Amino acid sequence: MRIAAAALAALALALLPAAAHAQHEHGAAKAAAKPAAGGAIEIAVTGDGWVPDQIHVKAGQKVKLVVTRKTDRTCATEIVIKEAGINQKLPLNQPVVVEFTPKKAGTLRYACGMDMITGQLIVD
Ligand SMILES: [Cu+2]
Repeated sequence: MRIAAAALAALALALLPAAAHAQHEHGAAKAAAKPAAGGAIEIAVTGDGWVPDQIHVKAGQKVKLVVTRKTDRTCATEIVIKEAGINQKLPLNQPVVVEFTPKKAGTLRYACGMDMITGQLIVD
C-alpha cells in the first residue's frame, strides 16, 4: 500500500513539469513567428509604385533592402539611391538585395532611373 502511494506521488510529480514544459513550448513557437530583429526590409514595385514608399532606418546601421519588381507596366526597372551611390537593375520577379549604411540622419530618396517614381528613406 505504501509503495503504491509513493508510486502515485512520483507519477504526479513527473506529470507536473511535463505540463509546464508544453506551455513553454507553445510560447516559444509564437515568438519564432515574429520577424527577426535587424532583418531585411522588403520593397515591391507594383502598379502603385514602390510598396512601401516610405521606410524608416537608423543612421550608422546597415540597411538591407530586398527589392522585387512585380510589374512590367512601370518605368521602375531599376532602383536608384543617388546619395548612397546605388543604381541597381531590377529584373522582373527577381528579389534584388541592396545594402548600404546611411551615415547621418536625413531623408534619402529611392527612385526609378528617371527620378519620377520615388520613395522616401527616412534616416533617424
Ligand atoms: Cu521612371
